[in-house]
Amino acid sequence: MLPRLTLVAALLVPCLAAAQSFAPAGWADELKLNEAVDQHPDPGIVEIDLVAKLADVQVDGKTVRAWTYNGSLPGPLVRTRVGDRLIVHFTNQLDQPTTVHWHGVRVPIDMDGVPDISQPEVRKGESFTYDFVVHDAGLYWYHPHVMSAAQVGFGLYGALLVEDPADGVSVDDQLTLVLSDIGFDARGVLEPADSGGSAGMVFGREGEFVLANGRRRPTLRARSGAPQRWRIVNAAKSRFFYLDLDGQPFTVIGTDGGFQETATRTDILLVTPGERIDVIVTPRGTAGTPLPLRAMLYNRGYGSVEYRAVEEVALIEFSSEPEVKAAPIATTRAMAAPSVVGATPVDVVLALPAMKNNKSEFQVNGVPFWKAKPYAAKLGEKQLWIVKNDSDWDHPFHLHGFFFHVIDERGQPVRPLALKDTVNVPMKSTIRLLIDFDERPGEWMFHCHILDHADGGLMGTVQVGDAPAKGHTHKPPY
Ligand SMILES: [Cu+2]
Repeated sequence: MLPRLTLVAALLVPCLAAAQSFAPAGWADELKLNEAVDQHPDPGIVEIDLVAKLADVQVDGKTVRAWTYNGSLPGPLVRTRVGDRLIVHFTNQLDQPTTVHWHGVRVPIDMDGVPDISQPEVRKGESFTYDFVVHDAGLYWYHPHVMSAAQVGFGLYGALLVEDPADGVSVDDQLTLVLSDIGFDARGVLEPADSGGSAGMVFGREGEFVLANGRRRPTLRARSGAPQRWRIVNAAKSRFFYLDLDGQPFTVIGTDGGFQETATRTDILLVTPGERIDVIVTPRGTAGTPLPLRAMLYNRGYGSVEYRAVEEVALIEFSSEPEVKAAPIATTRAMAAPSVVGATPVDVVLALPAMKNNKSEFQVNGVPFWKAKPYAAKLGEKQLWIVKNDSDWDHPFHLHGFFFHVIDERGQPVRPLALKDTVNVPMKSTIRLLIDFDERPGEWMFHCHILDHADGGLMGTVQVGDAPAKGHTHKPPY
């Protein structure tokens, strides 16, 4: 049994009216995700099959042989309710070994999907059953942890939604948005995962085609003024999504680990790789004048804005019905202010030393992953990680298995409070994270979620509890 989160007293105060659907019929048909089929009769158990295999998918009018879960891009949406047991019968039909990592979910270590550390690789033709309880409402996602940049970049990712039917958000028009990108040539052949060599690794390779639920520039229909709830995951291997709705505001109600302390409004929304955002949007406009959802340029380091263009992610078309006058939506979550008193400080320095032998490698505290020793934490220990990014590229920092609070960035307190498992550490800056290592022993990964950076050395592990760390056999990719 998983200990309850000690950082928060979860108490939700809904301030909402009854739910009502306003969206025109078929409003989200172009953004429909395949859904995993629950084969278990018990309402508290979701049991599904998941198969990794090559499949032909249509992207931008072209047939692309992608790497998929169950033949679709993205993989199927796995729908659960908080407290459910999820059983996943996974089979690998790829020519390469793989695993499934459940990003953000507080699983036991043997369900974490990291080869050599939490389970053996699942080789071609083999199967593995994942079986765990989803304790925390929120949007999560799943992807491989073997050659992650390649396998995720080729299409292996999907969303895991953990719904709380009593969350009090009375917006009927809800959408799960899996944002990603993919690269392929004129024949529909996937761009090689090692294109550009060591420099490509440092830049973080982005696919040319931006996708929303596997589609390029899909259309969404809306009635002006009616609220929609979008639960967004950035499943791209490197691309940051900096979302703009022609200046119309987003109301952010939650992030990685469910609701944040209070709702916030923003005109532009940054979602870095691995992160999730739960937002209310109230698009306003008139029939015949579509409203674009754009990915703006975001400077995450050299090569990320030069010679690059703003992308249209989706288009919102309005019905001709009169504008809805809906009350603004706000949520709150009571969270005890995190205290750093008694927390063990841990320095984590991210760096990119000058090239050696024409090769670059990222380092954490002076070593790339293949030379790293695990950090250590006692069961139940509170640690304050001081993550200093000495490099000229941003790094979305992800810790497996545990949520953390971001205490401050460049010395400025970060509010509202939120449970995070992935947070961007901007270039040349420091953030401090407070982590409560609960009673789940094991060797847990942390890494940059620009997956090229992770494969290029920016990974490490923390051994929680006394069991000896198993070590790993990760090799430099070049
Ligand atoms: Cu990085």
